[in-house]
Amino acid sequence: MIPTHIEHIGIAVKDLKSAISFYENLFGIKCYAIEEVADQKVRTAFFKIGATKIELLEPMDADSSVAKFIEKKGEGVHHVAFAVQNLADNLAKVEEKNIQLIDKQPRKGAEGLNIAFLHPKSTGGVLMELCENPNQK
Ligand code: CMX
Repeated sequence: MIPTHIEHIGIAVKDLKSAISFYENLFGIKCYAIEEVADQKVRTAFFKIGATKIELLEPMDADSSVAKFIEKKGEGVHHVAFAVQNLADNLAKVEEKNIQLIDKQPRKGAEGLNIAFLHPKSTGGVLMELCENPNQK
C-alpha cells in the first residue's frame, strides 16, 4: 500500500468557532466547509493546505470519541489520514500485517470519502485513517 499523499490531519478542538478563527488568523486562509458527521458525533471544519487538509473536529456529544480524546489528552492532533486507492483491497493487506482495523470495511466519512480507521494500539500510538476518493477510483 503506497499512500498518494496525506489527505488530512484531524485536530480535536473544544470550540470549532474559535479554532476556525485561529487558523484563519494564523494563515490568512478561509475555512471552506463545515460538516456534521452524525454517526461520529463530530462537527468538522476544513482548510486546504496544498494537497493536504486540516480537519478540525469538535465533539457534538459527551460520548463522542473525540470528546473522550479531549478529556484524556486535551486538544491537539487526533489522527493522520492517508489517501490511498483501492481501499477495500488495502484494508485486507493491512490486516494480513496483523495491524488492528477499527473498520473492517470502508464506510462513508466527511466529504463523501470512503474511509477506515486503524487502531492506535497497533500503529505506534497514532490513530490512522485511510481515505479513498470514490471519484478518483
Ligand atoms: N490517538 C492515539 N491514541 C488514542 C486515540 C487517538 N486519537 N484515541 C484513543 N487513543 C488511545 C487511548 O489513549 C487509550 O490508550 P491507553 O489504553 O494507553 O490509555 C486507547 O487508545 C483506548 O482509548 P479509549 O479512550 O478507551 O477509547 P476507545 O477504545 O473507546 O476508542 C478508538 C479509541 C481509537 C478505537 C476510537 O476513538 C475510534 O474508533 N476512533 C475512530 C473513529 C474516530 O476517531 N472518529 C472521529 C473522527 C471522525 C472524522 O474524522 O470524521
